[in-house]
This record gives sequence, C-alpha cells and structure tokens, in this order.
Amino acid sequence: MSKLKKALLAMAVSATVHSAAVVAAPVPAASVNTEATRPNVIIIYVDDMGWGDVGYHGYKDIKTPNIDALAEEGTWFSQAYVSASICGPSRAGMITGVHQQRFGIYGNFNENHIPSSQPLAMEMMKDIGYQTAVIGKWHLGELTGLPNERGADFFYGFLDGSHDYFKSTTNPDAHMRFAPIYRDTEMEPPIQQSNGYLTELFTDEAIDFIDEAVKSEDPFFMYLAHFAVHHPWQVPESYVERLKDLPVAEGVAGEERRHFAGMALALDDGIGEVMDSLKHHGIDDNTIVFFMSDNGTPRGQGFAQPVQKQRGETTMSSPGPFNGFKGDTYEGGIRVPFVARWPGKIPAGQEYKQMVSSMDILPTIAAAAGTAPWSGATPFDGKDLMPYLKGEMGADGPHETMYWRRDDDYAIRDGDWKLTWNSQSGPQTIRLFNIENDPGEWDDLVSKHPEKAQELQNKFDAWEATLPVNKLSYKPQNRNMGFYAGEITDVKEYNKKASGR
Ligand SMILES: [Ca+2]
Repeated sequence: MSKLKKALLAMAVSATVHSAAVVAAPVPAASVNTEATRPNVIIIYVDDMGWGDVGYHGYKDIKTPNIDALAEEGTWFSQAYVSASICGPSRAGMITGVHQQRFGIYGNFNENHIPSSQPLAMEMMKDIGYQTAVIGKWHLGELTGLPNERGADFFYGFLDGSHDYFKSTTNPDAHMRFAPIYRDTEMEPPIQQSNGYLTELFTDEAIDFIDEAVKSEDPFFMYLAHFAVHHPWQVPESYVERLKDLPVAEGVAGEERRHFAGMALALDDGIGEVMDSLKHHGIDDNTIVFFMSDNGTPRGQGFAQPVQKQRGETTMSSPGPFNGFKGDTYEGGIRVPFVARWPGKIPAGQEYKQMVSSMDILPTIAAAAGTAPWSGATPFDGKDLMPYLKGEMGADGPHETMYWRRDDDYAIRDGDWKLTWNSQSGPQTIRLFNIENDPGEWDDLVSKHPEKAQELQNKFDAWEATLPVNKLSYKPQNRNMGFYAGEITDVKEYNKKASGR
C-alpha cells in the first residue's frame, strides 16, 4: 500500500472510530456483535511453522506471546494433523474440509483442481451472506481458479507457493520469488517502492479489511494465509534486535535460530494487531479464530542456500521432538500447532488431546454459521469440533483413523498405531510405530508386530483404492489400486525387498 493511501485510510478509520478513541470501552460495530448473530470467522493458516516454533508448546528459544495468548484464551490441540505435508495439497484439504486426493490432488499444483461443484470456505461463506477475504499466499492454482473466482470478495497477496518478503514485480509473467502482488486482479506497485515487508503488509490488509467489514451488518470470513515463516529467511533487523536476549545456542546455529525467531516475531506481532482490532471493534467475543500451520518444519535451513538437515540438526524452524520434515508423513511433517479461540463457546486454556484434522475447520465453521448442507458436492471428511471441545462426546474423539498420501509418501494412523512409508527420511521400508508411547517415532515395531502392520496396510489400501488417480503428471509409486480385486501389499515381503536394495 502506498504511504498516501495508507495515510488516507488511517484518516478514514480514525474518523469512523473516533468515539472509540476517547472512551475506554470498545464500541460494538453495527449488529454483528450480538449473541443471536452469526460469528465472524478468521482462519490464520501460517506457512512451514514447526511444532517447536511456538512458545505455548514449551519452547523458550522462540517468542510468540500473541499466539500463546490465543492458546490461553482458547483450546490448543496436542494431536493436530494437516491433510498433507506440503503447502498446496494441505491448503486444498483445509479449505474444503475434504481429503484433497478426492479431487486427484497428491502434490503441489498449478491449475486449481478443486471442482467448482466443491465449495471452498470463501464460497461456502459468501453463499450465506458473509463478506469474504483472502489475504496472503494463495497456492491453490495460480493459473486457474483464482481467489476472486473462488469466493473471495477481496484478495491481497501472491498466487504461487513462494515469494520474496521485500521485493515484487509488475511483470505478470514472473513466477515464484519476485512475482507480482495482487490486489484482487490488479497488480500492486512493487513492494520495495514503499519499503514493505510482506508479513507486515498482510497484517495491514487484514486490519483494513476488518475495519471495512464491521461497517456492514453482515458477518465476515477472512482466510489470512500468512507466508511467514516460510523460506526465504528474510526479516527486518528490528525484529531480530528485540530478541538479543533470546536463549539460543552459541555460534551460527544460535544466530540462525534467532534470525528465524525474528520472522516468527513479525508474524506474532501481526496476529496481536489483528486480535487488538477485534477487541477495538467490540467483536472479539463473536469471532472464531483458528491458528494453524500448513505443514511442519522444512528440511532445508541456514542463512545461505538452504542446507538439507537430518534428524536433530535443525537450526531455524524446529520439529520439536518429532521425526521427519515438511514433505514426510512422519509426525514432523504433518503434526502442527493448532489453536481454536471463541470466547464463551470454546473452552479457554484447554489442551484437547484427541486426534484432530485441518479438515475439521470447515465443518466447524459451517455448523457455527448455520450453513445448509451442500448438495452434489463431496461430503466433508472433517468433523464439527464443537461437541468434542465442549465435552459432549465423552472419551470419543472426532477421528479414530486418519490417512495421508503425498506423492510417494503415505501413512495411516489408527488409534495409537501408525504405519508409514517415506522416501526421504529414514529407511525406505514400511514402518510401524505406537504414537502414544513413542511420538518421536524412534522405535520401529514392524518386525515385532507384523500382524498389526499388515492390518494397517490393508486398511490404508482399502481407503486409497477408492481414490481417483493423480491429476498431476506424477504417478505416485506404492499405490495398490487392485486391493478390491484381491491384491494385497505384503508388508513383510515388501520390506525384505526394500532392505535388500
Ligand atoms: Ca507450507
């Protein structure tokens, strides 16, 4: 945003809320803040933030006070999973509430492969009268199915999977790092012209949207898809300076963690500003806020060209106690920070311990907003979390079994057991873990419990054999599409061959 436009907007905003500035209590906006009206919804879906990158998980070498406050004022989830271990398919699953593989999506994609018969969150909410915004990284197809075509009244951000934090162009053919920033379908002036930093720009746009949205009687839905804390490792020095006392390791590794923590601090500041905005407008109690990361810690880290890390070697983002990285179906790739906050409705300060999924967000907001069921579209794989969070379901969690397939990698979690195969981390054998006893996936039990491993493999194949083929050019290996014709993936035989390779 230009400085002039920013100044004009600030004047307009201050004129609108002038009375709020001189009295202590916040001013309720229009009629959106009454118990009877539908809640506003904000989904903050951040990028590549690992388990060990939030303070409320117990980490001291990162500073996220505003994210921690969300966890204190809401419910946080100690077993929250995304539907994919990388950006594009993870977003496709979250934004539909459906396993993205049902649309033929097994990896990142350039064409929007989610059929128009399947509403994205923005379409679902717009259809029932919500004002809708998408701010940040799109990555749901940069060639077709752009945000404004998929339910966003307002879009500000970039379309690809990655971007520079300080620079953009006005060349519509540029892709990835220096691609244009769009305001709806129009290109913005290069952000370096106003010394912009992408994380701050997204925060500013989010607050501007809220300021405008509260003038209407209609509730709003905002998908705030922050690019932080994804590579490239760029952050204004001022954030890093605020962290000079952060307890990090000596040497380069510590300085890399401090630098990364600066990126997280900019993100956290922005989340704090959004929450302050809700309070300022008096809509804090009538807004559901979700905070989640789209996948776990990336393998490539370091100031220079990313260096591929192995288990225990991280210096920037941290997977905490977990094995594996972004891209893997180990816990480090798919188990992520997740918080849901809705004062008076979702219990505050609660740790919810059962398995939940990113795909649960859509059914939860659909129920909260009172949408009609969608006819003709694929049913949700996610569940409405509210009855579970309110303790109405006893010991039952929303999911007894969960499935993952991302390119070649796959996994199934069935109760405490998890069967997994990965191409990049560890041996390329089928592995079995007990996540309750061994969340770090250290102790492969596949030889000790062969019957359990086979049971899970069959259950996984039974699920996967019902799914369509990959719409992307790549054909994942290890797919047993003949399961219903009697073909069995023999785990013992597979591992014998894989070990001999
Ligand atoms: Ca990501």
